[in-house]
Amino acid sequence: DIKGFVFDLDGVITDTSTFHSQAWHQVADKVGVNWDAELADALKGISRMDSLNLILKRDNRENDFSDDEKVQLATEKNDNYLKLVNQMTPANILPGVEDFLIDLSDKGYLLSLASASKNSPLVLKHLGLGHFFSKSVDPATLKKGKPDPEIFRRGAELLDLDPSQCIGVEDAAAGVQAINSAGEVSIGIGDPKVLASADINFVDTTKLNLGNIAKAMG
Ligand code: B16
Ligand code: MG
Repeated sequence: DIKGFVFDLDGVITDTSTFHSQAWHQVADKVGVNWDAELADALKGISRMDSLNLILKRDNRENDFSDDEKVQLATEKNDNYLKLVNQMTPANILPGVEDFLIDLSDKGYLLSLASASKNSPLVLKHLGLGHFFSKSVDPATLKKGKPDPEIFRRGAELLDLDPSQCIGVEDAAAGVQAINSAGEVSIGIGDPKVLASADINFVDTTKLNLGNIAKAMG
């Protein structure tokens, strides 16, 4: 029986994935790496430093920068990102998500957050959703990022549940992979081609509700 839900943040609860992309795009332009939608997709769910390395690798530039310079570039991206985050309001909650969270907590499901983002507490605060996620995995304590299952296993642990009792919700291919390897039921939000390994797929958050999940699980 499903007793808990482990949520990704960026791209599931809110549309910060476009903010992450904008912020990285500026850094990519600065170092002269080509930017395209495919690269933007590949960065979803990937930690800050791993994202930078992926961007530099694109044009075989990963050895052109010292560790200090890389930290500086990542800090610059985060400054760009925070400017966008600080303009966020509850209007940035993706459609249907708040109703879904209310329904889940009314029905007694346990909730936790499995976001790779160190900025997730700030984002949740701007959205006014902090109270739903008193349990959230601290990404700074992870040995490995998504697609490693660690973050989703920890999300279940925080709820005192076995992964098999949890549904994980993700927008990124790396995240869906992490949920599957953790042994949870995976819901992928977005393009079914990108999220082909998800147990359940919804094209967007308007379809994310208990009725549709029950139907999909048969
Ligand atoms: P930060 P999620 C991820 O969050 C984003 O999808 C990814 O693009 C970002 O690089 C990562 O968080 C780290 O974020 O730089 O704020 O620590 O999708 O796992 O909620
Ligand atoms: Mg995400």
